[in-house]
Formats: sequence, structure tokens, C-alpha cells
Amino acid sequence: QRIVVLAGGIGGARFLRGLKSAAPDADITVIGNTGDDIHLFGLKVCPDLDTVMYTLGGGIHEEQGWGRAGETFAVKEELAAYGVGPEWFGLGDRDFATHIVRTQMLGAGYPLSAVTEALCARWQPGVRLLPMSDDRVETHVLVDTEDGRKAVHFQEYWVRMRASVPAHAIVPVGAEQAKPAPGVLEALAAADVVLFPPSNPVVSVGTILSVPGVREAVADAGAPVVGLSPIVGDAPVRGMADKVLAAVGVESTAAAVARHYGSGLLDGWLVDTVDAGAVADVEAAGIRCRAVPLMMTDVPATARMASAALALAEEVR
Ligand code: GDP
Ligand code: FO1
Ligand code: CA
Repeated sequence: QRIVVLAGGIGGARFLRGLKSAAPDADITVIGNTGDDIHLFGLKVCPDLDTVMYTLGGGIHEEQGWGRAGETFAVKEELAAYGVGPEWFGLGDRDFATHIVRTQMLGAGYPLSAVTEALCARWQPGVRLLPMSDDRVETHVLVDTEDGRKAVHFQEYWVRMRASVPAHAIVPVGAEQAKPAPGVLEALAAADVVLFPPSNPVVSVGTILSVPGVREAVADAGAPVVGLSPIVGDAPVRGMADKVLAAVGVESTAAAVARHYGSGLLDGWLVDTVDAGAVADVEAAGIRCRAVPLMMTDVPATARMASAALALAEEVR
């Protein structure tokens, strides 16, 4: 069975761990969000690709959900001693090595997709991890500051500002000119099932879908497309999905997110049991819907979510 998953960072990575456990023989291709990528200290950092790679490869800081286990911060402290920032983004020593290897290979002319494959040769995530594009795309967020309205990098909005002010618009800068990475459209065309994990619908899945050709390839995949709600009980389980959903005029409810994707894209949608009241709403929008527990508390619970998504895909096939 060929499964294609459009994944962000923590929500995508944790779901994939459950999916691998639920479908150990499946051939899984992950299309990863690169809109969160940022250049720091001359290095290219790809938080969502790394979160998937480290989580599936056994190197993740489990409690935090991003970055490396057993991390130290000597380089960060030394940079700070030179007065070299930004000090608000925490890059650890182990993680730095990944960014050095990536930046060196990019400088030598390899595309990000080839670099990601090389990094995964070490981590063996057990899935084929593709960046959504080899072209630079950077999500910016329009916010009001003392100097008026301006666009800040998504990481600045989330990590430095902690999403404490309203987001007025979300712009995937560069997306219009970006091409899907090699393998992305081919994987979607050959998929038996396409899954949207409980990833951020705007700055993770939405950014992937903003790469020209990807939305069309998902809609035309000829395979069932099933998503899992990242919104449980009218709030994100973690993160700033409520803020970025508001920026695109979507309520933070499981039903509103399903309608936002729409029946042109989604065939099936899973909501948490606390949102069982939303099932009729979603089905009225032409999307088959079931309510099951959607909290990824551990791998077995997450595997049950993945099984429910695959079962719903069979129902709508
Ligand atoms: P990020 O790039 O690290 O922000 O990760 P993703 O975009 O892949 O996923 C973020 C989303 O995951 C957030 O909107 C959370 O609400 C959602 N999420 C995190 N943990 C859980 C969980 O256990 N269950 C569900 N249903 N959603 C979750
Ligand atoms: N998230 C934070 O909240 N603070 C950080 O200092 C931070 C550093 C960081 C470094 C590498 C990396 O791969 C991820 C990192 N993250 C950090 C997580 C990341 O910014 C976000 O979780 C996602 O991009 C949100 O979608
Ligand atoms: Ca992300």
C-alpha cells in the first residue's frame, strides 16, 4: 500500500510514528513543509523536515517535540558571548551539525531533496522524506508593531513573539515561483491513500498545498484523501493554529477546518470524540466524518488513529 502524507513538524512526525506502527508494510512517502525554514548564522535550518527525521529516526527530544535528545548549547552560548544573535532561537550543538552538513551540501550545488535524502541515510526514518520543494519558500506573518504593520518570519512570530499578537495575513513568500520537489507529484499520482495528519492546516499543510501543482495533484490523485483534526474541543492541542486560522478567516473548530480544506480536497475527516457533535456538519459539507479519540498520548494510541484514518479511506474509496 502506497501512502502519501503531507506533514508539518510535531503533529506530522508523531502521527507518522503511529502510522508506521499501524501499517508496518506500507510504502510511506512524506511531503514535508519547508515554509518554516530559516537562515541563521549562515546556516539553513529546516525545522519541520528535521522534526520528522529525528522523531522517526529516534533522535528527537521527546518532551519538547523538536530538537535533539541530550542536547547541549555551548555554541549558542559562545555566539551570545560575541553578541551574535538572534538569541531567541535555540539551536543546540547536536542540531548544529545537521545544519552545517545541509548548508555545505546546498553550497556544493545539491538540491534540498538530495540533501534531505543524505541526512536520512543516517537517521533511517523508515519513510521516504521529500521536501515540498527544492525552491526557497518562507512563511511570513503580517503583524502590527510599534512601527506599523509589517511582515515577520514565521519563526519570529512563533518563537520570538510567542504568537502574542494577532496575525493579519500569512504569506508563503516564494511559493508562487516554487516547483514541487522531484518525486512529489509522482508520489501523489501513484498513491493508494493520501493522509493529512493533525498538522497545522495553515502554516504546515496549507503551505505545502500552496506550491503550484500540489493542491491539484492531491485533488486529482484518484486515491481517497483523509485528514485528522488538529483542533480538539475548539482549540489546537498545542501551538498557534488558532492564531493562523483566524488570519485566514477560519474558526478554530474541527468542522471549520474540514470545510476550509473542502470536499474538493478531502474525502474523509476524523474529529475527536469530544467533537462528535461536528460529524453531521462535516458530512453536510460532503466529507465523510467519524469521531474517534485523537490525542497522540503514545504510539499505540496514535496507531489507532492511523488505523481509523486508513479504515475511513477504505469506506470512501
Ligand atoms: P509543527 O510544525 O511542529 O507546528 O507541527 P504540525 O504542523 O505537524 O502540527 C501542529 C498541530 O498538531 C497543532 O495544530 C496541534 O493542535 C496538533 N497536535 C499536536 N498534538 C496533537 C494530538 O495529540 N492530537 C491532535 N489531534 N492534534 C495534535
Ligand atoms: N521552537 C521554539 O519554540 N523555540 C526554539 O528556540 C526553537 C528552536 C528550534 C531549533 C531547531 C528546530 O528544528 C526547531 C526549533 N523550534 C523551536 C521548533 C520550531 O520553531 C517550531 O516548532 C516549528 O517550526 C513550528 O511549526
Ligand atoms: Ca512547522
